[in-house]
Amino acid sequence: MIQTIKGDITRLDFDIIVNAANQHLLPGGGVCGAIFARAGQGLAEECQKIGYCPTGQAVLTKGYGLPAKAVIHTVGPVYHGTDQDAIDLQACYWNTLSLAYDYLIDQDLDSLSLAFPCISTGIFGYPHEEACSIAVSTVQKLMRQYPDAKRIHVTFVCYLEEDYLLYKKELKLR
Ligand code: AR6
Repeated sequence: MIQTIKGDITRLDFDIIVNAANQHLLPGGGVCGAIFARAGQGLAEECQKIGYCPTGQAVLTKGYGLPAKAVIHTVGPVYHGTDQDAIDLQACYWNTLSLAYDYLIDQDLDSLSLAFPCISTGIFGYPHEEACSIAVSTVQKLMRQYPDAKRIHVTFVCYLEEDYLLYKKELKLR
């Protein structure tokens, strides 16, 4: 299942929400700042222990004060307009799903709810339409390649009306 909703990801009572993080896993601004603010000090401490996450990679922490049980922090690319940007953004979605699947197996779950924000489209400057197309196509590709990944129920959470309209259109097209 893949769906889109409009709203604030920090309020979702999901198994896992995804953070659009920075490499040093510090509480920045944007959705990352909001996630750290609601989660509280425990999240900052666990992230400090992990220390670093390269662009395109992902790490998992607990959810602390968030309604979500866990957080996957993935570092999107800063947009430069090169081919590498798309490769890195695809890697964020792919590696996040792979980590979420490991969590599903570890926790012995039948299914798992996972919420993505629109990674890289805020402070990191990725054009919204291109980012949306990469997000949807990467998730769909992985689910085609690994049918068991359909046990992960993916929600794209859009904070902006502009993104919500793009995701609705993109999901209908495919
Ligand atoms: N819920 C869902 N989406 C949100 C929320 C929210 N509460 N708040 C903002 N967004 P950004 P990036 C959307 O800038 O571009 C941070 O400082 C927002 O509308 O949060 O990947 C990090 O620490 C946008 O569509 O992330 C990094 O340093 C999307 O979240 C850097 O910014 C992503 O925007 C990451 O930049």
